[in-house]
Amino acid sequence: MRLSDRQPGRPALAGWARHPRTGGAALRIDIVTIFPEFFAALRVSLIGKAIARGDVAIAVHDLRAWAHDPHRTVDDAPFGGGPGMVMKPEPWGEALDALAGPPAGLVAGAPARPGQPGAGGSRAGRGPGPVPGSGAVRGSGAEPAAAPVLIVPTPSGVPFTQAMAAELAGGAHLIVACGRYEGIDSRVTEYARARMTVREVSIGDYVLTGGEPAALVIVDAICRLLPGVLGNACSAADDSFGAGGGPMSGLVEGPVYTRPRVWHGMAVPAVLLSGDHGAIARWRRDQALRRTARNRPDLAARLPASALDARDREVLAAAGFAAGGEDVAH
Ligand code: JCH
Repeated sequence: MRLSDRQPGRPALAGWARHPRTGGAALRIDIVTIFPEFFAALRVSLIGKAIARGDVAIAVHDLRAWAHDPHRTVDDAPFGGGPGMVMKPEPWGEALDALAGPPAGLVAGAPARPGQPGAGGSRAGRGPGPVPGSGAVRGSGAEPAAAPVLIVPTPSGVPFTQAMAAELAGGAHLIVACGRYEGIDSRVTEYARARMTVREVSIGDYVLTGGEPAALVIVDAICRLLPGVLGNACSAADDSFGAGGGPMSGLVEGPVYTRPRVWHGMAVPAVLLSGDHGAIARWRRDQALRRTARNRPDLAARLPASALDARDREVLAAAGFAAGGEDVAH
């Protein structure tokens, strides 16, 4: 299923094959899962609007489209014994072949799908050949396709970070492989590594029922960094964890307020109403430092001394970080 296929009356929601300005979205994301309906959430809010504008093209594919036995089996018992089941490699291998396409230089032409004008040639070189999992059709292959990046959520992966989100947002084609059961036969990533970059990532130290919720998190974090997705272009640079090294980099955000000025007897801090932009910036930094020290001592301990002024040190000291700065032993 392409997300766009769910709203046939709204061609603006069309996916990667149809974007009129660029001939295709800046970023194409293929998600492979046995629960395609899990990804309906991507049609909502900012990511849904980005899809509608054609800033990103997201196609969700049912892994069972590449399982050919009568029961469309995708799992089997683990070698070596133990509880649960493991995802069989064969459907995954076929899915990756279909989505990543043949090696560069061997890309075959693909006809437009009936009823989807422009689907066949508007995005040459962006991706693979016909995709049985979704019915989507890709470009003519006039240019060699860049190797995609395969993202595999797993509790044993490297931590997924804002810096990784920013790096992946700069790519052209991502494939997200959502496992279930006890995971995917390990030979699948080995197979994939021969033809594409593979990133096995964990979104945190807790165990999910499968890769789908992690994939939603990862796709959301990546797509919000695409040009035009945030209303305010500065918002992403201003974030906690901002990879851009902005003034608040390495700190979590402090508290935020809006109207009314007094609510249930609680007043908004007066400095925010003062119009003194310097004082407001300093207050916000103080709050961010305090909250980072309290909630994220791991981040506070890594603040580079060179990024801290005298006032920063005072605030951190009051919050229990005597000297602050990563070059100071704790
Ligand atoms: C996943 C599972 C291995 C349970 C199956 C596929 C990612 N950060 C993060 N937490 N959990 C995941 C994740 C991602 C993909 C899959 N499961 C369930 C897998 C287990 O070994 C202990 C347990 C979980």
